[in-house]
Amino acid sequence: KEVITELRTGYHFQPPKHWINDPNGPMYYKGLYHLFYQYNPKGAVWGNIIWAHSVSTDLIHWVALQPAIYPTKPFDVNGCWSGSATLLPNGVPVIMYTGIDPHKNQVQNVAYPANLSDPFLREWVKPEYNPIITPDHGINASAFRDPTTAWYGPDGHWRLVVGTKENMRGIAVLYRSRDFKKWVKARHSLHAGLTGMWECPDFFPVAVAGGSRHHQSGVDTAELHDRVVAEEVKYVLKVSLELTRYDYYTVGTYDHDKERYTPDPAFPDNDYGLRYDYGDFYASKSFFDPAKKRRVLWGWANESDTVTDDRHKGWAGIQAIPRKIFLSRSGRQLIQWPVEEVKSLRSKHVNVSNKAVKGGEYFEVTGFKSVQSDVETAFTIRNLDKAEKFDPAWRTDAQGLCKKFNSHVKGGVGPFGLWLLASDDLEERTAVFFRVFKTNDTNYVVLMCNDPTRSSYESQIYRPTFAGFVNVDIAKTKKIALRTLIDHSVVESFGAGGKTCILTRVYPRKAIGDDAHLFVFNNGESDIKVTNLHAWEMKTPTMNKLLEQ
Ligand code: DQQ
Repeated sequence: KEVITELRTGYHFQPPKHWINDPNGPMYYKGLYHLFYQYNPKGAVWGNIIWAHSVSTDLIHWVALQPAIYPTKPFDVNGCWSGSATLLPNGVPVIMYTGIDPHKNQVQNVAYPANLSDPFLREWVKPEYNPIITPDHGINASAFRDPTTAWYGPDGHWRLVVGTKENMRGIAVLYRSRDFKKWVKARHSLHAGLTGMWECPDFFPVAVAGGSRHHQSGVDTAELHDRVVAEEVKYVLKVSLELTRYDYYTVGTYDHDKERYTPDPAFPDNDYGLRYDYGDFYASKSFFDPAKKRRVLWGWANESDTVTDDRHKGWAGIQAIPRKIFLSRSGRQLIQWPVEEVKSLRSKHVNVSNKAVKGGEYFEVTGFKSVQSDVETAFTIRNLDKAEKFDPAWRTDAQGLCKKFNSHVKGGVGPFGLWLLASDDLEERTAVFFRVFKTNDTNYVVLMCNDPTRSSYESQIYRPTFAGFVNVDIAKTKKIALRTLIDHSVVESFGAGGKTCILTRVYPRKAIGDDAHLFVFNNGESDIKVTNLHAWEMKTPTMNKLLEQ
């Protein structure tokens, strides 16, 4: 079998072939989850962009429909770029997306379902009054895109933001409308930062702990937010930075009257904020799921192999597993966790418990096929005395720190974690691990890292080390958990119950199919213990079979 066919994912979202990028307009309508996404119907590279469309009852099994939005009019003749869906109070869903017009200007258009009684929402109609938002004076017409889901203000006006830039300033331009047709630009923007172009902004409420709703439950963007509600929610502003190709967020307050968003002090203004994911995860978008009262996040993971390989494979790009997203109890960060439905794919199970792993040792987890699996591990650290000294200058550069102290560099406490998609001789392997440093006698810093430098024999492949810090009180708990979803060429990890996430793409040449092995390793001086490791083979769901029309 050709190596390249073995790299296709099993349970991560992707169409049968061709290029995909940003998730668009996710929503729940009449019992079905809808996902639209940026798609090139003609090849495995970016171009000819339209909105492809899939539906699901469980966010796991997908059926592909005919494309929903594609160039048909002058206002989108050169492409149908990213956008969002809003459910109007009368139950009508409306999509707003960026169209590329004959002059290559970026304009915003709406589309409505042709038939509201069709739960598949197969056909979309673009009213003749499009475009409804155009780049007026002062706005850079080639950097003006990706409208958000709209929210409804106490004054009876819809509002949404569109991403743009002014030199180095990334801006979320605010618009308001009474009827979703005539839109007026607000005098000031919702927010801005000196970070370059803001693509795919996402702005949504999250519940705070201690309020009348559980802090893990989602809040509908369109819910009318009076002053009572305002005390029980915070707002999240996420932007995708064109310059770094990562998604960053802050959490703060939103004043409906002043139309101002203010990040909390823990998220300094003009700073980048925190990352959703410290790996390959971009142009993400969330939606409120009324069926399970949660907020779900979709994000795109690009390939990191070569364009030649992509053309040869005939496909490029996947969506990360949809994640439930909510504010942590402390309010200092968001927590992300694979939607519970993922568990329905779990089949053959193996378990390892109470196994000590001495410094320098490793063992293989046998009895199941790990190439398409879900692995949950709880590690206990016996003693933190040997933790290496942390230099405060490293605080701002987890990735650099992980490159310097990669999985081969012996440490005090860690590196310990998993070698996965590993060949039996361990020559090919991807390491996902933790390393604990100490700042002084009582304070510790935990680094979570994904090191793909030995993931493949193939030398052309882009193999950056990815890392983030994990905000846990390790001195108190002496424990840390790791969940990793392995899917042929995807390694999607959730540290400490979803506090730090890292998705990477790897392209092994030997560690494929049944030859992909899983190990637990400890390359630190201190012993650690695998309190519990549960691993499951994952079944392959229906993935975008074309529904007969
Ligand atoms: N992708 C879309 C744009 C967006 C970018 C075009 C982000 O609308 O800004 O395919 O990946």
